Amino acid sequence: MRAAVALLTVTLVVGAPACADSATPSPGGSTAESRAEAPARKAMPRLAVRTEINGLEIPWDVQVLPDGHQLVTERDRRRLSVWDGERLAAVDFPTSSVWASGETGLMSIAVDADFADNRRIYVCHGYRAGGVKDVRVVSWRLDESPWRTTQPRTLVAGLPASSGRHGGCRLLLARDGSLLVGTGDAAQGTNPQRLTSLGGKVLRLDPSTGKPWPKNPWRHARNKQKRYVFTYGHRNVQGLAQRADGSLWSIEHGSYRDDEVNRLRKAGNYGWNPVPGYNESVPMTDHTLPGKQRNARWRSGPTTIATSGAAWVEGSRWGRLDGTLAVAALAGNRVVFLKFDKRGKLRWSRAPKALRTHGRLRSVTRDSNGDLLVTTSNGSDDRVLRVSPR
Ligand SMILES: [Ca+2]
Ligand SMILES: [Ca+2]
Repeated sequence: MRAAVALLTVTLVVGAPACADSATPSPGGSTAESRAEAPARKAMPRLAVRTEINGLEIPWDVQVLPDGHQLVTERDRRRLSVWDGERLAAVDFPTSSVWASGETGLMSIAVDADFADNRRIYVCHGYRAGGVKDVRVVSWRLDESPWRTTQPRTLVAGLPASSGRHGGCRLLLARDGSLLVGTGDAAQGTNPQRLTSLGGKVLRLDPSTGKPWPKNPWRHARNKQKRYVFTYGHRNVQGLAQRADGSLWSIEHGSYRDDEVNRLRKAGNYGWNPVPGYNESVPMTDHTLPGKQRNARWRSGPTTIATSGAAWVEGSRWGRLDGTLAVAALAGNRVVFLKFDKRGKLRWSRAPKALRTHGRLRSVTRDSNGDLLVTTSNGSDDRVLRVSPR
């Protein structure tokens, strides 16, 4: 297994941006870069970008175990691996049960909050067997020496799958213990507004039982699928992140316009309704639909960048980027840091040059020390990058 860790350090000084948001005084120079003449606002940090893992192929997600090991999925290879800081070891995992096609394959991972005790992980993947083809979320026990998964349990199945297009799936364990699942519309026009379809939704469930979360808006519905729905009217949810204040956010791919970052509200309709057929000329948020549709908190405008995974940046060493949402972009070949105020209103955005030279970027995960782990998605020699403020 390739163990070489290429050290690639790219630095960039981003000048103090001219923007109107209120400045917070720096708490006595938390970074080494603070200067005597520094203004009374936090400094924009220089970023160090280092290759943590290389030799991957379309790594969809990376998550960190309590002991620091990293779990990585590769979408098309359908491979689950563990990185110990030096070596990548394949996990014995039933790859044959994973269906990979187009945008579907082995995708998101979540690590149980009590992993140290129960060794439980959650994986979302395409599935095809015995005439069934769908996307599903399965929990596993992850055993070590040798690395292998045991005790599979399907938590929720039947997320729609067509060719694999818009067959993504993002997992997030929220701090209240629920498991959120962001789904694509499978390029089927009626899915997003139909509450009995699991496509074009954010679902919420109990990860220990697979049952709908007891606080879900339609928890008493006769239809079982509908009981899982937390929000609807999404096109292709590729990212989920929870802010320090507890608020939940999704990131999704726009059509020919308007990638979106949405703040999720229980039972919210985010306005995607591409009918008849699969009519992508409709707006990403169509207010002419019955009832209330929720506007995006950020949108790309006419030029999409294929926003994907995201994580909230936390820690004073990030300076001015502390508290921003770091969003990876595939077509945009960048990470965009979005600053929202407490009410969720966008104040400014930055796309540092240090993260614009690695090709397509898919996922952003916050490591326990506050660093960001970012996966590339170029098709060969893909990497997990470690991003730190300097
Ligand atoms: Ca929308
Ligand atoms: Ca309306």
